[in-house]
Amino acid sequence: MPRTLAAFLACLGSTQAQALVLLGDVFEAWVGDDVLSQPFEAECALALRAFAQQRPLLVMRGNRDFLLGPAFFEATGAQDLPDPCVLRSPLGQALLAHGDAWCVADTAYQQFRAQVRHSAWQSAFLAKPLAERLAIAQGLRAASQAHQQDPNHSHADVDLEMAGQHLAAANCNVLVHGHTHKPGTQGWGSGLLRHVLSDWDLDGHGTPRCEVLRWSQAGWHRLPPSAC
Ligand SMILES: [Mn+2]
Repeated sequence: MPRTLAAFLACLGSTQAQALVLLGDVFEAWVGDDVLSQPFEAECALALRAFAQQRPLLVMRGNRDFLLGPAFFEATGAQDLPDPCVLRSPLGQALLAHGDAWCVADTAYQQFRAQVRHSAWQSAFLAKPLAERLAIAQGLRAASQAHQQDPNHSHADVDLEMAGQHLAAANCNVLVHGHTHKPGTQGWGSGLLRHVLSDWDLDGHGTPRCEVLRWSQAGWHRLPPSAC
């Protein structure tokens, strides 16, 4: 995805943000930290490191890159964020999540998620040769794309009751997540607000999508990365 990568690298290099938080699925797939030997992943890691040497960079795992491991965080200097977690800043606090864990209506996905998050499954997977892991990831990606092209397919959404419980437990009223392919800002319940991040794709898979969510004293704003 060369145009998407170029936009990401330009954003990392030019943003005036005091910190950058990436809420998962930065990579289409991450089959183990030894992919840092591949040119694309190495280029991304180098750019992330250049940012992290100047300002805090915080990275959460998503459902595609859940195998980001210690060598990735070492190579980039990023801080490893648990999912969910509370972001505290002088502006206030917000609950951050990738989003997939709360899409509970998608029971088939939740079964898959439980399986691949299990340490025994991960050890067995990581023991396979890199080429085999890359082939498995490509197969899963192709199956997922075929599934999404099914006319009956709709992306699952976060269960708002569950999200509200997490917000209450964390003493937050703002939630930021991605994953659902339904970008936008929505109020619900008594004063709760969620900002759903857009995915990034400037390489011709549907309508071009590329958006940053900025939190500043002026509030929350969605911006094209060239303006961040
Ligand atoms: Mn996701």
